[in-house]
Amino acid sequence: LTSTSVLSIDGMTCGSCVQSIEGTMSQRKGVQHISVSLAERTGTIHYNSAVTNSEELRGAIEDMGFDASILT
Ligand code: 9UX
Repeated sequence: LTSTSVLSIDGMTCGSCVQSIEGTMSQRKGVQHISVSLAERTGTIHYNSAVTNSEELRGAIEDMGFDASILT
């Protein structure tokens, strides 16, 4: 049931952005692990595909004020 999605995340300008996204997203239902790279401007998310999906996760990052798009 575990899926992996890589999102492009624009608008992160400091390490606290990374911590904020990782902290908030890791508490969402279905999210098993998330790793955000400031340098690469990406987030890699492992999630339970029975509970959530990449579009919903993308929208949650958008709601935090970042521009996010699904890469894979
Ligand atoms: Mo750093 Mo990110 O001051 O929204 S936390 S830019």
